[in-house]
Amino acid sequence: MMTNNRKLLDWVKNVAALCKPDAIHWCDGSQEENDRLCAQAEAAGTFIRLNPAKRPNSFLVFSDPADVARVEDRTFVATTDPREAGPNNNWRDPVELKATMRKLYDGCMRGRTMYVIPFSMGPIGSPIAHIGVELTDSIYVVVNMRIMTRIGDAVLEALGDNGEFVECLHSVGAPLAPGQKDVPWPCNAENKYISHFPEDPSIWSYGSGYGGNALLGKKCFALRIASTMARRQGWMAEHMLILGLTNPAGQKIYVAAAFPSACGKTNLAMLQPTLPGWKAECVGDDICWMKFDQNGQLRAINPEAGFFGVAPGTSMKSNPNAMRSLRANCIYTNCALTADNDVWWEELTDEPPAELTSWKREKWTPGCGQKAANPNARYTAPARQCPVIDPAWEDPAGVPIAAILFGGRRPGTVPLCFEAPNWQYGTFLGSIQASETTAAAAGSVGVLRYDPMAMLPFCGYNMGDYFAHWLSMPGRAPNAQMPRVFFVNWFRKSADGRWLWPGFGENSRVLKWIFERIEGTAAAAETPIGLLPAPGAIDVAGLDVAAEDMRELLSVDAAAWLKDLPAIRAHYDKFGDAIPAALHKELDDFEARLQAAAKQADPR
Ligand code: GTP
Ligand code: SPV
Ligand code: MN
Repeated sequence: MMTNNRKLLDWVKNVAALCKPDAIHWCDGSQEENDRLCAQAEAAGTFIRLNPAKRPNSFLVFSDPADVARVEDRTFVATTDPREAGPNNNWRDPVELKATMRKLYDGCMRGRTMYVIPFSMGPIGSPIAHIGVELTDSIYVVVNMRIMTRIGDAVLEALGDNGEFVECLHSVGAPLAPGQKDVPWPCNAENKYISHFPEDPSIWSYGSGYGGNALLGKKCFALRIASTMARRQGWMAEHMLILGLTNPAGQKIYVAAAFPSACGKTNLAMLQPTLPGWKAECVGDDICWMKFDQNGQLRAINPEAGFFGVAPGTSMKSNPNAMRSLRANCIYTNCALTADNDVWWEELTDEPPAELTSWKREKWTPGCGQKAANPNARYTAPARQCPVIDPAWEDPAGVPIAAILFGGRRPGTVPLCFEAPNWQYGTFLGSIQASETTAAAAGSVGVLRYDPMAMLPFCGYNMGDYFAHWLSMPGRAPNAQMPRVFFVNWFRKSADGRWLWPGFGENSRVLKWIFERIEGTAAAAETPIGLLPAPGAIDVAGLDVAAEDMRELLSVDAAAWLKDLPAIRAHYDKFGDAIPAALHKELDDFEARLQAAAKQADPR
């Protein structure tokens, strides 16, 4: 199908004139097209076809060892006024950045094909969905976008002659001279730019072929650009999973949860409850777009159509529903390869295979001291293959959200779960959310950093204004019904470094408490930080956790929280007067309550 959309045709023509590809291919999104591209990437040595008897229609890709994760220090937000981007973003002047990048783009697709990928974030035609078009010179990007979003002719049709779309330009930045042999994973180590121009809106990505740097529908569009659209238009674009939770009586609620990268969203989104009679179903595992309906109910869609999930740690024990989603039609990135052309990663099986090809293409044997899979190795899987995909996951109207959870990796201080008594305090808790860094982004791992609402790397504008946007939500619709807000921490450790909480399926015990709080049947106790489960309110029947561990998981140590206060204030100070006064007031009250509690515990 051809389009008559003038804006799109002109843009494709202009980009082609700049990047000078050998050919242009408009993606129709068909299976036939997909198979042809995969075969082409296989012939080029980029894709390894996995054993069809074990993993039909699936491929493994090894990236360049220097291109394995999001690059936050090469991610830019370009706005006329730097205050707009805020201290949470690397700001650039849009005119200067475009001039710099145009020089890089000039001739960057020589020797390659430029693919035109029309894509919809969200069910095509949903009032909550939005359209983008990605231009890329990477087959890896095309076949991943086909799994992660809805692409092709149906999207062009929905776009129509005058429809709006977000321009997403991507190049690996590795032109080929005539006759030059390509490498398996072309990229440009010296020049990486992941640039956002919210005023256009457009995305210009250069030099990386990996994940969130290159699949531009995901973090670039669905979070950074969408967050600026959401602010303007009165909705929310969040780094949240969405799950449906049904109690033994058959009543159902939907919950969204914001945990930072590699902190458990995919696992919670697909959890298999250990509590008898409880059912959990997955709407999405990474991104949540929420808009009010006519009754003031906040409704959410998953703008994606696939999972780009962390492979290491995923197993039949930890996440059987993810494993079952991987039976066919998947792309694996930086996993290890077995002797019989299957994939492997750390903790997939109790015993590693005797011999592997590591993600670095090297021979690997157990005990060699290296990881077989990269810690940020990922699978790309169609969401429809998830055995617990929610029946409403593609409902254009979205699902009603009853609760929002915040959380992260906190070895100390933060209890297993607690509740905010109101939306404003919930927003405050989100604003002081912190977590240890993970391998999902390049840089150090295990360092505690403030990551408000798990959006620090993804909020496309000043985070202080983002907090104000959260506070403004109840006033954005007549009869607005805001979700209840909770805080959870699956990652609490004992003094000797062991997990205090078993996590995974056992997290259903915390979900049950949350469900019953909303229903009005579970007890909670007021503490200086919020409402904690009353003794006995968490169902521990059949749970193998020592009573003293449970007590530690559900205690509030005012002195420990007070130790964090200077860091929290420094975190707020970074944003200066952009922090809403209401949150400063919440912080002052929070500190006063903690001081009173600390004094009571230790009156000296
Ligand atoms: P992104 O895709 O990067 O946004 O990550 P995510 O938030 O979806 O994280 P994911 O669910 O993939 O989990 C990342 C890592 O955390 C995996 O190694 C998991 O095994 C581990 N993990 C997830 N849930 C739990 C839990 O409840 N307890 C513990 N101890 N580890 C968990
Ligand atoms: C994350 O880092 O939060 C991810 C993976 O979900 S990526 O798509 O690379 O951003
Ligand atoms: Mn994520």
